[in-house]
Amino acid sequence: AQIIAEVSRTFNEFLLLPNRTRTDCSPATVDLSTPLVRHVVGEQPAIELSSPFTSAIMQAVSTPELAIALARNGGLSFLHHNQPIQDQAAAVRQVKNFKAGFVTSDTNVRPEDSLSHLVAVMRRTGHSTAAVTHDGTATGRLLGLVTSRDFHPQRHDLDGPVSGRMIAIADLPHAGADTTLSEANARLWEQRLDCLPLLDPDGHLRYLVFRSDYADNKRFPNQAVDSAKRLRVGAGVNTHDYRERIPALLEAGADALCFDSSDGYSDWQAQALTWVKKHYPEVPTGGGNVVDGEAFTFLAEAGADFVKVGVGGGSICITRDQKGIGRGQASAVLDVAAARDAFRERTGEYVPICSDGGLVHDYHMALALAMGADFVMMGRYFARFDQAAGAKLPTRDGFVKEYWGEGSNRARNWQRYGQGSQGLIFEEGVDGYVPYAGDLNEGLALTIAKLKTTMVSCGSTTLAEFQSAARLTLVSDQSFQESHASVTLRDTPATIA
Ligand code: MZP
Repeated sequence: AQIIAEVSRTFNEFLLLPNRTRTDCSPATVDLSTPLVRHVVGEQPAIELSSPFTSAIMQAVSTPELAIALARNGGLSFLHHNQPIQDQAAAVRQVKNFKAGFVTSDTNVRPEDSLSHLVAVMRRTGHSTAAVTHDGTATGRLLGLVTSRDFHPQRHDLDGPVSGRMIAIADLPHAGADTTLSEANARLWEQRLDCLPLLDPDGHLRYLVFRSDYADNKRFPNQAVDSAKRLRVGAGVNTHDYRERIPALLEAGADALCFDSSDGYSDWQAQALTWVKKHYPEVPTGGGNVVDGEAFTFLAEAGADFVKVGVGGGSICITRDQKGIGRGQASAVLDVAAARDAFRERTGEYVPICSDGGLVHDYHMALALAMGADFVMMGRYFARFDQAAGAKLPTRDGFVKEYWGEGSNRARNWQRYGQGSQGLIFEEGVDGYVPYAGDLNEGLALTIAKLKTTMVSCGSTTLAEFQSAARLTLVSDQSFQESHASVTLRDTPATIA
């Protein structure tokens, strides 16, 4: 056997050093756009993401609702293939059909409906801002604008009536209880906010009109749209039924495909990529997963438009326990990034790489990007949000969401785990829970704020600059301890007499 000299390292073992920050470098000037697909160096890639986040090709994660929310925040979901072809194609269509003109919800929402009902309608239709309530007088005074900020059941009693309830005046500068409805409407349009409240002659909420043409909407300046202003969506595929699955997904409108395998360094994946490139040369198609430069080059030469990196590091993954296969995610990303750069030098083509799995803290995303990843893919992170598939369950201290691996008995995704013709013989993933984190729009906004601030500390306003300028240091166990607070936290129960 050959022993690789370097130790296999992961993100917890690294920190970023601050670089000099120029005066023109601030979170407001940071641009998180990144290439998704292969392109000639110096030319524009066919697809660029405005934020470097993709959601995992997993049952528990990438629902159409999550795909809509993530695309509106500049990222991309890959809808999972562990379902019949027609179901996956229908999920793609659901995302692509989002925002066809104006949507009125008059049949779904009535004045006496509870806020939780309203929230459910908004979620189903993928909206994060919706209703203005009303005080019931003939002049129609604005009482409140419901935004996603108000959707946390912990913070609000969502079972009150919609009508006449003061929630929050948000995103509407200077609006108050004396603002008339027509003024409010005028300002909503002026601000390009995405809702229009209509009241009946008695002054009760009658319609919620969602403005669905978000192309130039200030609230979602980064949303991922390609042609005809529809949101982008990706789809996972496998090396078994791709000849039937891919045409159906493309017909439904999928913008990008990704071969999804726990071990992508295989002839099957190369053959499948070659088939796609022969029949659909224009369709951006990724491959993976790999953990070293040799495997990256193999897939890039087979035609992959991007390559996913990561084996065994996923939060639900037990592949390393079961088979002893894998590599620390930091070492894997660094090695593959070097091969990506060598491939670029040799061919003049840039094949983006994605760090997939094992990102536990927000700063891990910054480390992965600094180490050379063009974008990241996450399961656990997105599974915590309302839009993900898992059920939300109450606990003594709050809520959790279900999250299970594709190699668990619950998912039984034998197409992803090459265990032979008998399907999934042994589990490579677990079935568990993650802490509930509310609405994706809010959670991701926080993550993006942290990432931008980190980049500013490292003196970078673009991801390319961040990759080349970042300085990383290895941390000892002792300095890792030093990274954490060493006081008793104020909200620790019963500390003060
Ligand atoms: P994480 O973000 O939850 O840490 O990891 C998500 C990634 O783990 C997925 O994108 C996929 O590559 C991988 N995965 C999915 N299911 C399993 C499993 O059951 C798995 N072992 O490792």
